[in-house]
Amino acid sequence: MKQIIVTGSRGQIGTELVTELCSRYGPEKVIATDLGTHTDFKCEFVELDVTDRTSVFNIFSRVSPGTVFHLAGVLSARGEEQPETAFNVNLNGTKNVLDAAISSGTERFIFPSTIAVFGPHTPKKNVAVDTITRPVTMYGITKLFCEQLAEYYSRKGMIDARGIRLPGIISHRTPPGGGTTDYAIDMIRSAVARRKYTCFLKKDTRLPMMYMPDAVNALVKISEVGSSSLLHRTDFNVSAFDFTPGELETELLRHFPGFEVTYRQDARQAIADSWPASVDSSCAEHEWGFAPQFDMQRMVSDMILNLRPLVKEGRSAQT
Ligand code: AKB
Repeated sequence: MKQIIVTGSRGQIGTELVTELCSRYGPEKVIATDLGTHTDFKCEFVELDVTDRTSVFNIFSRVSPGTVFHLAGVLSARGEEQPETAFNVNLNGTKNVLDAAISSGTERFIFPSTIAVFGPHTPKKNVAVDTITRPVTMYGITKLFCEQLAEYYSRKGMIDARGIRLPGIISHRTPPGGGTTDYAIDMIRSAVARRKYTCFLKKDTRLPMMYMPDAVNALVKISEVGSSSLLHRTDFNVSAFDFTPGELETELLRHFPGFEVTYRQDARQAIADSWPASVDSSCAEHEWGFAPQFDMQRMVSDMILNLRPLVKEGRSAQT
């Protein structure tokens, strides 16, 4: 088996995906890359800025990987604050990684897209894969373009590209940064730390979500499945459940009676309002067996179980 390169490996999903890939295939098979230097990974780590085309080409020609998981990206809220950076990282960075992967003969390009590819003209509920995609955020626009670019190269037979449109991903290990769905993690962390929480979205804003173990499994699964079963390529909707901040508050109150949430919306509300409330994951289920294990209640219980020791140790549960 050839080696695997992971970009954006120090991010929320990257840290957990690298750990899973190391335990499945062995640390010698995984090269984690990202900005910065320090990691606890068992595998080799290479400092890499995906916008630096020469460095991206250098690592791909040295490693000649079989698969790349391209996770480096700027999320929705940060993308609206820094649209130039989002454009550069999400679009130019992805083009660099795709070009370097193709020129080094990489077989598979695995890519997390997002529900942000949808926009206000998309139907709200149980949204199909092949529906209106007219995003209104820089994050959504760049991700949609990259879905289509990767699919274009795939159709031309230059690389086997696969992508999943992730919803909000909830996890306890590495905090997310700059997303709109981050409120859910912040709210759970606040409840566990017995702090009040001020939510930046309205109480009734419904968004699709998924727990990290299901997201990691989905990425690994889509990277392993044979091509013959795939009718779609880079645009699979995947989601495990959906909820509103109000519903999450109610669930947390069952564990922490007295937990207090106030609602004060900010600019992120407009981003959330442009996204679907729920998506239809049936293409992913039928074409490659997507089958999430965690519902909302199990996710909340597992988050609490994992966050409690951090609070007891006195480590801040703040993101
Ligand atoms: C974000 O909130 O920006 C991300 C996403 C839904 O893609 N979590």
